[in-house]
Amino acid sequence: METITKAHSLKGTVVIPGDKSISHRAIMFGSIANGTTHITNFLPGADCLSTISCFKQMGIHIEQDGASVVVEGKGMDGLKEPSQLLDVGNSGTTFRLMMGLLAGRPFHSVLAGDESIAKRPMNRVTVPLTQMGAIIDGREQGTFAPISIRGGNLKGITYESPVASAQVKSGILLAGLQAEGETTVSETHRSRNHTENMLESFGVKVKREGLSVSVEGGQQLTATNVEVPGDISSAAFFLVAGAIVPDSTITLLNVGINETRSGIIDVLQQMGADLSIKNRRVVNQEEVADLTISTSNLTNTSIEGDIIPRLIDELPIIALLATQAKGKTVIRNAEELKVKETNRIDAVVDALQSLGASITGTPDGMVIEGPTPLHGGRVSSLGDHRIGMMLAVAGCITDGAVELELPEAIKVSYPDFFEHLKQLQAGS
Ligand code: SPQ
Repeated sequence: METITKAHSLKGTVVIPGDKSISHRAIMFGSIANGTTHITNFLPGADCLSTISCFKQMGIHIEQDGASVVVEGKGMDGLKEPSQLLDVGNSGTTFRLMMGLLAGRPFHSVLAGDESIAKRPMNRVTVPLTQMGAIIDGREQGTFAPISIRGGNLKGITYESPVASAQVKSGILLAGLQAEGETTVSETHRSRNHTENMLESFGVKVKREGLSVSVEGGQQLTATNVEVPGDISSAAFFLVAGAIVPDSTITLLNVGINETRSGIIDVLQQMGADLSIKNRRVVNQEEVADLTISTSNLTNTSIEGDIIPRLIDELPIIALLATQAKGKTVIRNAEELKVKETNRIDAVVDALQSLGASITGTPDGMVIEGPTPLHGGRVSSLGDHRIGMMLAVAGCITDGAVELELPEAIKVSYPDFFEHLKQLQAGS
């Protein structure tokens, strides 16, 4: 249990740890590339460590020391059949991207994970990979983990994904690299594009046209060095904390602001936050900047449509932000929240209601009235890192302490979260 008490102000500078999505991809692509890949600012969170352990099980030598990783890639054909189940822990990204990769390998493998993973739909990847020729099975016709895969002999497909999901897109593209002919994935709204960006850094030709992405099968990856930018999804918690805690100014260094991820910045600006973006630069095809936020007078907004995939993981903390903004904030088209680590519509609504917020769930989002003073109470992360961090930030503004159960879930994406929060509370 972690107890969080009201902060009189939050001040200081935080170097935001490495991006989780990019860290996963660096391990995966490094493992299937020819040669040695050096990764810096890797996120040593539980999810990315699960990815490392899966590739080690398939015979890849990976040396990890904090945020530095060396991956001895053996080429696409270098992975060996794992003798044990591949355990992804809590990581949906590891699961779905590896499904695509393993669909092309001429061996048998089984992917499994924790209780949350066992509830998340995998058929969104099983269906297209089966169309490509992989033999995939799992509970409820390949919908739920554990999932077994016998890969190989794939044919390229053109697939219109019913969900805007980078995990679906990436899984299909990784299978497509091992298929005969061209594979194209198109989406209804653009999802995060780290796979496309990083495949190009590893020497793969990727064709991007509107909402479609294509790769030609048979391309090899060449090892490269990857510098991982800071994770905007982690920065989001301190951006919101800086905006809602009185008398605060927080600077966040080295934050990835890739346009497919930066919806939180748009929302903060729309709501009137005092936010500045400095020192914009591009590292490994990913845009990075330093962000400074100060306590702000916030007004309501509406969040729907194209912006949703650009801030899907930030919606729990945006809901807290909206409880402190004047007026009614409406979030729509976010039904994907129901199939994350928890049902994040129910988890956010229940937790914030129990702290006194005026918030209701809808089938595809939430409606929040503000500003509302919040009170303390005993709440749980429910094992979901983003719910845990949202509640810890809530504890900075509640009258009375927030007692957070299952705080260890936060280690999935931000192992140093509480240290950074304490530094800001101490004004350093
Ligand atoms: O890896 P996991 O568990 O799916 O992580 C989450 C998160 O909150 O960290 C979602 F629960 O992020 C996903 C994100 O929602 C990471 C991701 C990626 O790296 O490709 C893509 C998004 O999921 P999706 O299903 O929209 O593609």
